[in-house]
Amino acid sequence: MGFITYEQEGFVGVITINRPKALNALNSEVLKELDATLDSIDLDATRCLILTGAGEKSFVAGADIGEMSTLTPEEGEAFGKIGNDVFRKIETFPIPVIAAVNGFALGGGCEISMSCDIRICSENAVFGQPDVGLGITPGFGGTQRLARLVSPGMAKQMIYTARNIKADEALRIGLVNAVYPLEELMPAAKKMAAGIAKQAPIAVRACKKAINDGLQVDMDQAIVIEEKLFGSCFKTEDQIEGMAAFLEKRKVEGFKNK
Ligand code: CO8
Repeated sequence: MGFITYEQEGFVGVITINRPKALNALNSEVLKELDATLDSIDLDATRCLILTGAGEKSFVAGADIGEMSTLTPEEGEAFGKIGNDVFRKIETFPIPVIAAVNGFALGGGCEISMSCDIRICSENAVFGQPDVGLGITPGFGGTQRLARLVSPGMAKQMIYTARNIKADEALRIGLVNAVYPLEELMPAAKKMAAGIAKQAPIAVRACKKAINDGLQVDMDQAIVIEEKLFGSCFKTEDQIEGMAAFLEKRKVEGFKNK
């Protein structure tokens, strides 16, 4: 892997997009490696992922403009699909993914962060969808996920005007959950990931699926999705241990993902 590094720290996996000379811009090779990295993750040994960018300046400065500049409409659509397939893999990945946004998150960078479950960022982070200034629409899910994450009006303003926003504004509009000084970003992401990893993994995965799937349907169907996933937790070893620990007034003896 030339552009992606993966480190396993206990139950937490850290994926770093590592192409600092181009501010971690996403070309086909980066997307291919990211896809292969996700496929290689051991879901028995990993309970939460952190996605970040190498260096102190940029998370991901977008899709690679050089690579896109000569595409035909058909090739553009195909490139969009490559990104969309990988981002959808992140969005539907069985375990939670935290985006630790350490600088520029523009175009495809903002879009990949939005495919993660949770976004936190550093004070120097800049979010935006500059796509229309390049003569294209957002192409890795930006028109869809930004409008769902913040208000449709704010998403439209950001996308139509191509105006970048700083970390404090991203916090105000709900695009990120928290802002940290740069040096505190990864420790905060790891602390959050550890907090997730110590919960019952089957239940956490069921929560992700219930929230994601439920948001796509009406409330009558959504509540049934929850009922089924709720039911699926019973008689797991972790449910039995979690409830026994409460009733016996003791701490859980480590969830087993069983
Ligand atoms: N693509 C390719 N190279 C890039 C990109 C990018 N998105 N961003 C930065 N780089 C490269 C620069 O070309 C430069 O390379 P070099 O040193 O060889 O000249 C290097 O990174 C450093 O960049 P700068 O010198 O520009 O650094 P600055 O600090 O002056 O500026 C910025 C930083 C503001 C982030 C600036 O680099 C910038 O504006 N970058 C482009 C941001 C952008 O417009 N991103 C959106 C791209 S479009 C997109 O993502 C669409 C996604 C959907 C695609 C769907 C496909 C069909």
